[in-house]
Amino acid sequence: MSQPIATETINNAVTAFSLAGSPRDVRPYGNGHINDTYLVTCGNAGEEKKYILQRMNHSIFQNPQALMENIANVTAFLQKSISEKGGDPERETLCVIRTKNGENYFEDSFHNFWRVFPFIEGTFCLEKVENAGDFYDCATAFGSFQRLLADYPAETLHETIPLFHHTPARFRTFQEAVAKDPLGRAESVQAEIDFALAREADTHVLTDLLEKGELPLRVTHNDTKLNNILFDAATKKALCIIDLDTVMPGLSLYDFGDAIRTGANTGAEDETDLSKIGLDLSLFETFTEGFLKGCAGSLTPLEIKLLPMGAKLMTYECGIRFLADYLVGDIYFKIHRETHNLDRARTQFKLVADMEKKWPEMEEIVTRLS
Ligand code: ADP
Ligand code: GN1
Ligand code: MG
Repeated sequence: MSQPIATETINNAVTAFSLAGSPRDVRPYGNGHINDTYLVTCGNAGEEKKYILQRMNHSIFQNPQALMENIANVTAFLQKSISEKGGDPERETLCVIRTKNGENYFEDSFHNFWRVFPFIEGTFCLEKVENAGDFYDCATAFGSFQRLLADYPAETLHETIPLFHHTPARFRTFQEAVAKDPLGRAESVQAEIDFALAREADTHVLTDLLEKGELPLRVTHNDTKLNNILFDAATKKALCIIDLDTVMPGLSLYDFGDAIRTGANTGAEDETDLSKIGLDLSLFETFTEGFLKGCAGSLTPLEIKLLPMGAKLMTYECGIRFLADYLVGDIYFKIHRETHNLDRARTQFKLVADMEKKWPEMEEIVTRLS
């Protein structure tokens, strides 16, 4: 678990950035698992301006400079494309606020790395799908995000976390965690470990096809959780894709799969009552339809055929990441209770098992919609 940051350190970071008005309130914000996020309010009531300040997790993102270069370039590209399409570049994409020295991040004397985005006003995030319409919107938003970036020069992007969705590499890390078992937790979670080990053959299905050139490498978001979309409070429509730390070359199936994992689950990622966990086939259908629309004909027949596999593998991969983190002592994902990562792993495996049961229906939906 990350240590709380001293107020003085946070305030010092705020003052490094070129903001409109003096900061008068800074408070923790949001439910992300990775970065430390704060809402900063500047100026006087009535004419206040808000910002999102984040301390980047640089044990996870080891090269914050490269990471911020990606985000600054990608958001500049998106702003231009959104303007050309007649959209609102100030609300439909993030934009990087510079420091007083003109840098796109600030490094303090404790080796913390900070960045600031404008707070997009009048928006909300969903932790859970509340209705099918919202999820359809998420799907078109993630699909068109991928399409908007289709012309982005992928070779200029830094790989912010090497092998991020390389499921065989994630599997090896998981096996190492089981072998090391530094806290002696493995024995009590043998059933979960066995579940994961039994599916080793699935782990390399997508990477094999990528290596053979049968699946195209695209610029993808790679972290398409539901709460990485801001919705417009006035229109209730998906407005802006956030959390761009992992925008890198990847597979379209990663973005599809991760969104199904979070949005088409009948329960929460950390639900302890596993009877509440399962795949909502109707939401799976809704998202598939919206994603295909957002991608606007850019997916190949093989990508479309493999959408169910994308959903299953992203869920499985997240499960082994949570379980590995539980075994090694919860060093990666923020936790709020001792068994939090184990609870998360269990929901993911329950969801995988349910997808396996509903496989024919998932395939039928994809065939029907394609
Ligand atoms: P993490 O990587 O830790 O998930 P995020 O970048 O997703 O961090 O931010 C955490 C939360 O902060 C989001 O889920 C969202 O609620 C909120 N948030 C982030 N950026 C903005 C923004 N520019 N405007 C409004 N809310 C934001
Ligand atoms: C993390 O940053 P956040 O909370 O949106 C993680 C994802 C996981 C997710 C599980 C950089 O996402 O890969 O799927 O938690 N992000 C990173 O909830 O590791
Ligand atoms: Mg996030």
